[in-house]
Amino acid sequence: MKSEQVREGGKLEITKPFRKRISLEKGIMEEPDNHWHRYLNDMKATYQDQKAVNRMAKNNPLLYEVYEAETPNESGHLIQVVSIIHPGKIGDEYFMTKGHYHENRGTAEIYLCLSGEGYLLTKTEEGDFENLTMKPGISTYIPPHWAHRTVNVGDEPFVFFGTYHANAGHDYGSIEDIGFPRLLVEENGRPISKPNPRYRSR
Ligand code: PAN
Ligand code: ZN
Repeated sequence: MKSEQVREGGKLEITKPFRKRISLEKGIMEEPDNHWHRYLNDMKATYQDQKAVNRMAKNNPLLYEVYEAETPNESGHLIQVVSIIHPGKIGDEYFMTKGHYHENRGTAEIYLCLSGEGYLLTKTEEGDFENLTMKPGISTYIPPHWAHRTVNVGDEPFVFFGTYHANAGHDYGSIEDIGFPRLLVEENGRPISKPNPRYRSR
């Protein structure tokens, strides 16, 4: 535990400004407070091609990982994260994040691409959607009330920095069954988007 972070009776407090090093060469946050991993078996239902899921489930590939600089999960604080989506596909669908709304729907988020090539898929509960391409130097703004998922469409890790309200929380359930309006699949070696047959709004 670093000196700017103290735990008072189990409660995290930040007592002064602090720095974090994000290695642009390695695409990681050094000395994170949390580092977590999501494997295929954690999100099998997300993918369309269940035969491909079952074939790959034995090896259970690592799809992505996230480094976090922790702050108290209360209004006013921001969390900094670095997400790394590894390259690969399940069937013809690219590795992607589970995707979520913020539990606290009124909280926005910013992503800044550090390396690789990907897409940000977003949607609202009313059925609006926007898909944005991301490459190094592109920053994206996810307004309050927009669900978000990222997809690696390249052949190297897709790495992006993110920052969001520490009290945002994550609602994965509303995405799990229906996903986003469009899927990103590889066709003739290139990413194309096509309608998601399982999608319905909300
Ligand atoms: C990001 C995401 C991260 C992993 O930090 O949590 O990229 O994606 P999932 O949470 O959908 O698995 C973020 O949007 N936080 O709010
Ligand atoms: Zn988020």
